[in-house]
Amino acid sequence: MFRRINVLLLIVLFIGVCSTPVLSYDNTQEMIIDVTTASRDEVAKIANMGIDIANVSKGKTTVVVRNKELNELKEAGFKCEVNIDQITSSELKLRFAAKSRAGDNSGKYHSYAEVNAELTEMAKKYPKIAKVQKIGKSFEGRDVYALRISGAGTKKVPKAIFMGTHHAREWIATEVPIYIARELLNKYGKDNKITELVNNRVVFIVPVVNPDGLQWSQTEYSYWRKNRNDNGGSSKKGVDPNRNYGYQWGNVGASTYMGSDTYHGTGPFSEPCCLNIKKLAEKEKFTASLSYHSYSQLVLYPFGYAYDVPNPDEALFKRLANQMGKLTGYRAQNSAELYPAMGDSDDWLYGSMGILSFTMELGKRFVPSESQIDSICAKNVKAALYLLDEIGTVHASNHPDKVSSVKFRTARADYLAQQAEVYKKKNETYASFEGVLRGLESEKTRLVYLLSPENDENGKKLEEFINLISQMKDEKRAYFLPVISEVKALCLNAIENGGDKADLTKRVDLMENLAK
Ligand code: 0X9
Ligand code: ZN
Repeated sequence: MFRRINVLLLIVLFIGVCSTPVLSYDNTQEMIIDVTTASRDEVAKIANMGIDIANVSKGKTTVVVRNKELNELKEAGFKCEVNIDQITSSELKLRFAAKSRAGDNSGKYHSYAEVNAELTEMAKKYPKIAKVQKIGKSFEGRDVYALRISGAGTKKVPKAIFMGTHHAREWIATEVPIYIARELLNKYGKDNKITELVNNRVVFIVPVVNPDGLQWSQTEYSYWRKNRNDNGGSSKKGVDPNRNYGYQWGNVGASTYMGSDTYHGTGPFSEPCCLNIKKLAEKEKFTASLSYHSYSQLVLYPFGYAYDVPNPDEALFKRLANQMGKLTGYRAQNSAELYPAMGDSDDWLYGSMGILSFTMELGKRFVPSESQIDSICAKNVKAALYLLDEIGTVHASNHPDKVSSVKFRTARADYLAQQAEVYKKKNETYASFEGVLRGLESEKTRLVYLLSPENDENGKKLEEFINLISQMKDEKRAYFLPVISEVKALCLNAIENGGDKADLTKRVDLMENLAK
């Protein structure tokens, strides 16, 4: 106890001498706290308070909080202790002490500008297999880049995406995707396995999903987690990008409060940095994804939005996660078992896009010491290569290339219809409700397109669709009846324009029978 007080005294003195505000416990600075937790429900309760959880271990949950949240935890009856180990670590002093220095404070770690320069350099050095692509802009207008690596030419091959730094202060999460790119490029034509992988896959590397946040963390305030959305001019900046994806977006393990580190934004995909990934995923139809974060040495797989959600591909997820766990020395685990949180990237990538999505929680610190960068990256490169190899033969059961487009689109629309019902019942005014309805409309439009007589030559798709929706309950089916009316109108129109009357009338009859 006395030792602890002494250490705290030293910290306070250190603050005084250096005049660095990082360790002063006022409500603008964050601190790392160990909270005693006895069950997974207690961990979930903390996540539900909108508190940013850094690590969960047996009996102890490590959180990053400001004074206000620390008091809330104490009021809720939790036992809280300052995490001495992290706060006195010289690495943290070094990394998290600087505020507003000229230039960045990234040391060996890549800054946003350095990432872009390296991607450009790689594409220049390996023009046949690497290209830089702009995938969109951030809230503050920074370009977000991907490096596309492939030697497959026009061959249709499985695709994967490796993403870094959704969270600003997790600098190591930028390094791993860069190392993966280096490995694939430098060993191409030299190492048989890598040559084979590059020739038979398309790999997208996005080292920095959240450039505004990274820049802020490296130049202004190292503990910054979120993006830099100005939240409509509020003094409380930022949205948590890993709470903003549109599958089961909501407030479990995420916060409605702008000032929270897990603020989920005004609606699903309100954040440009998440929309960039959404658009890319919709275009490329990846088979697998890895999203890098720090810290905790974990391999996580979906679903993460609630406990015990059935996952039809669980056995496959477990097998892949366990093997990646072996290669990295990390523990494989279901995301919700860490703590339930809605709106993370993996839930959307798998739930909506049929991607085998994983999150790697790298290392034992947000910013591990520079001497650890190489070894963390090396073992994670092994896991990434393993996943790339595996997707030559495996895929999620809901991958759009593997299920009929009618089935996939109907399932998407069905899911959105369910969400719409939930929002309606809750009487929510979330912008998300509108987002869900817009999504639903766009799925319906795609279905009408697929089922129109000119795109459904023998009427088989229409039959499949009718089969699917006739198994639904009435209220659910109601969402699809406008699709039926539109397709019926298209058929009648086709009859008038001299189309095959017998065939088209058969379709119209089928649709009329359903409506009865
Ligand atoms: O909370 C997160 O976004 C991730 N951890 S981090 O410390 N890097 O912030 C983990 C997300 C895992 N997903 C769910 N639990 N849903
Ligand atoms: Zn993170």
